[in-house]
Formats: sequence, C-alpha cells, structure tokens
Amino acid sequence: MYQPPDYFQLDDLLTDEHKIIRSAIRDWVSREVKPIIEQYAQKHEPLPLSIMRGLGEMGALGPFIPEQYGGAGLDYISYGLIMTELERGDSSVRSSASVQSSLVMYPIYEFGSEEQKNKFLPKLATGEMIGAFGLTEPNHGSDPGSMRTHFEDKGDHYLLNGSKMWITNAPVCDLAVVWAKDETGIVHGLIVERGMEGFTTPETLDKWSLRASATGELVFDNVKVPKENLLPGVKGLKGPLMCLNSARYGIAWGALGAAMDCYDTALQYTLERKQFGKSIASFQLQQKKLAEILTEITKGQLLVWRLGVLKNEGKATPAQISMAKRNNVDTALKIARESRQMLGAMGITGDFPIMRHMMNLESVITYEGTHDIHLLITGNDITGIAAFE
Ligand code: TGC
Ligand code: FAD
Repeated sequence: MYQPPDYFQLDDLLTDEHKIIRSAIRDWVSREVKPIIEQYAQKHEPLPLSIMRGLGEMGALGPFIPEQYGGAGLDYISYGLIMTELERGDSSVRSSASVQSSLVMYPIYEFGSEEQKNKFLPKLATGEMIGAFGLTEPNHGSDPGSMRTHFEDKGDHYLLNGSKMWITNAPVCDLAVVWAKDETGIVHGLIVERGMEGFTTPETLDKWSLRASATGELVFDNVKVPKENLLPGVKGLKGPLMCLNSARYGIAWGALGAAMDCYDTALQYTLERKQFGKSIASFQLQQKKLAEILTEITKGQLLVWRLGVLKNEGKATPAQISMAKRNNVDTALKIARESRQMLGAMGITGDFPIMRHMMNLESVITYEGTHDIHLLITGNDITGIAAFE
C-alpha cells in the first residue's frame, strides 16, 4: 500500500477518522482520476461531470458544511487532507472541489438565507449542481475592490450588468456566486442561475495550465436577478475575501499533494534509472535534490498541520492562511521543476505526471491571490503599512 512522505511522523497526530477519510479519497483518486487525467489534460478537455458526482459521493464537496445541509460535518484537518489527496491526482480536481466547497457552499452557508441554504446546499454537496465564483474581472484581478460589475434595484428584482473572467467551472456551472456593486458602490453577493436571460458563460480556450479544468467568463447583460437571490448576511469586500480565506487554506494543503506526487515519481525514477553503470540515485547531486525536496515537503506539512489546528479552534488569521498558501504553492512549484530535471528527457513526457503538475501550479501560484500579493499581505501584517497602492 502506498505510503506518502511523513518524515516527522505527523500521522501520529491524526485521528482514525482522519486516516480513514484520507485513505478513501486516495483510493478514489487512484481509481477514478489517475487512469484518465493525462488523456484529458493532453487533449485540453474538461474532466467529465461524473467526477463532480464522485466527489459528492465521497463527501469531498463542502466537507466542513453541517450534515443538516448535505455537507459531511468534518473538521478542517479532514478538509486539508482531502485537498492534498485530490491535488496528488491533479490540481483541476482540487480546484473544482475548492470552488464548490469554499467559494460557493461556504458563502451560501455563511451569508445565505435559510431558503437559499435549503435550496442550493444539498444539491451542491452531491455534485448534482455545479457552482462557480465570480470575483475577478478582465480589468480587475489583484484589485477586486475596483470591480465594475454592478446592479440596480428595480423594485421587484435587481438588474445585473458586467462581466467576470478566469472563472473556474464557469462553462459548466448551474449557478454562480457573483460579487457586484450596488448603486452606492457597496459590494454584495448574488446567486445567478443558469437560464436567467442575459447570462452567458463563454469558455476560455488554449490554456497551457489546468487543461483538464473548464475555465470561462461570466457575462451579465441586463440579467434580472430575483431579490431573494441576494446573499443577505454580508456586505463589502470582506464577503468575498472571507471565502478566499477558506479556499486559500485548502490550497495550502492541496499543493503538497502535487509536490508529493512529483517527489515520489522522482525517487522511484532515480532508483531505477542507470547511467555510468549505476542507479542515478547513487549520485550526490540527485541525493541533494531528494533531500531538499523531502525537507521542504516536511516543512510545508508542519505549517498546514498547525494552521489546521488553529482553524479548528477558530483562531487562524487571514495573514497566516496567506503565508501558508504562498509558501506551499511556491514550494510545490519549485519541487515540480527540480523533479522534472531529475527525469531528464522523460520528465517532459506524459508518461509521468510531473510536467502536468508543474504547468498546473503556474495557475495555482496566480489564482486566489498571486505570490506577490501574498508577500504584500504578510508585509502589511508585519508593518501595518499596506503597500498595495
Ligand atoms: P482592504 O481595504 O485591505 O480590505 C477590504 C475589507 O476586507 C477586509 N479584509 C478581509 N476580510 C476577511 N479576510 C481577508 N483575507 C481580508 N482581507 C481584507 C478588510 O478588513 C476590509 O474590511 P472592512 O470591514 O474594513 O471594509 O482591501 P484592498 O482592496 O486594499 O485589497 C486587499 C488585497 C489586495 C489583499 C485583496 O484585495 C486581495 O486579496 N487581492 C487578491 C485577489 C484574489 O485573491 N482574488 C482571487 C479570486 S478567486 C480565485 O482566484 C479562485 S481560483 C479557484 C480555483 O480554481 O481553485
Ligand atoms: P493582475 O492583478 O493583473 O497582476 C499581474 C501581475 O502584477 C502579477 O504578477 C501581480 O502579482 C502583479 N501585481 C498586481 N498588483 C500588484 C501590486 N499592488 N504590487 C505588486 N505587484 C502587483 N478568479 C475568480 O474570481 N474566480 C475563479 O474561479 C477563478 N479561477 C481562476 C482559474 C484560473 C486557471 C486562473 C489562472 C485564474 C482564476 N481566477 C479566478 C483569477 C485569479 O484570481 C486572478 O488571475 C488573480 O487574482 C490575479 O489577477 P490578474 O490575473 O488580473 O493579474
């Protein structure tokens, strides 16, 4: 049975329930994702919708949402372990689970009315409905506070205009949680449903990253949104930013899955590949790489473990989450680049997962706040001076 790197015996800190969940997701990824992912990524085709249903059956959609609303009612360490196992398969699978759980179910649960929760959460939890999260716009990425998408109060409905870009699962979504400004410039969340007149979701093509994930736009051309679709529990930019805290937390755990898959692949390959009459794992430079990679994975594991404990206790700060997202994604990307070199020419082929992880991680280091924006968030936390503007 596969054993992931656990150099500091972190498994001793997990409960039996944690281990059962991790092993169930790991088996599911080996069975359902690994055999097909390379083909979908090579063809630049979104994974079949059956993957979302499978995620739902495994309890991986909204794992921290209470069972009353169809969630699994699990803690945040479980959520993190699930994200690691999904991203060991492919970042696109973790992305789908992140968006559905943290960016769609979380805001509906946290800011939604009882009617909205009952109407949408159970179907999102099973994967019967697919959600998207619209914050980024063509001209407003790192600075979402300057968004232009807006709505007017027309008495019995809101009239929504504008567009969102780079939206995961936009082309296949049944609903989108969209962040838009009211007439006074205050940001609110609206649930926009497929079929509403004037709402379209063109696909973004020709990506070299996350090729098995559907990415697209959300376009609103005089869309009449019923008043009951406004999320009543939050206003201001802190609404979407609170969702990002949850998603960034999951990504900090998830990126380690991609890093571990690269490490395991490189270790196996270097033990088997012979040059100059011996296995290349016997050369000091290869061992240096393996030793450094394992050290960085271990540091990342310790970081998210402690973050998970703080999150379970309700004490994890947005700045701590930001640091963990930045560090672990950057670490994973460096590990992917280093591991790829260890395979020589074979590293660029689809026979091994490394190049796919590497290209995916170029998106992961950009979305949910770029690497540099997260540096500035930490800088702000240290100095009390915001250097964004
Ligand atoms: P600023 O003035 O600092 O803050 C505005 C209000 O928000 C509050 N706040 C937060 N609240 C909760 N959590 C956080 N992390 C928060 N950060 C700020 C803040 O206290 C304030 O509240 P109030 O009550 O005083 O109004 O905002 P700013 O406009 O200066 O921007 C700050 C900045 C740059 C850090 C922020 O805008 C940012 O994080 N930018 C990055 C944008 C980003 O991450 N976009 C992600 C889009 S979604 C996505 O990528 C999904 S990928 C999905 C996948 O496939 O996995
Ligand atoms: P920009 O903001 O234009 O930044 C360009 C460069 O300038 C970056 O290097 C950045 O770090 C730097 N920069 C910007 N401001 C500063 C500053 N103040 N100081 C120093 N440097 C700065 N968004 C969603 O809302 N929902 C989604 O589901 C979603 N999914 C995505 C899926 C994919 C595959 C990708 C690639 C993106 C997705 N995004 C999504 C968008 C993502 O969040 C944005 O791409 C990201 O926030 C960066 O915005 P931008 O691309 O406009 O870059």
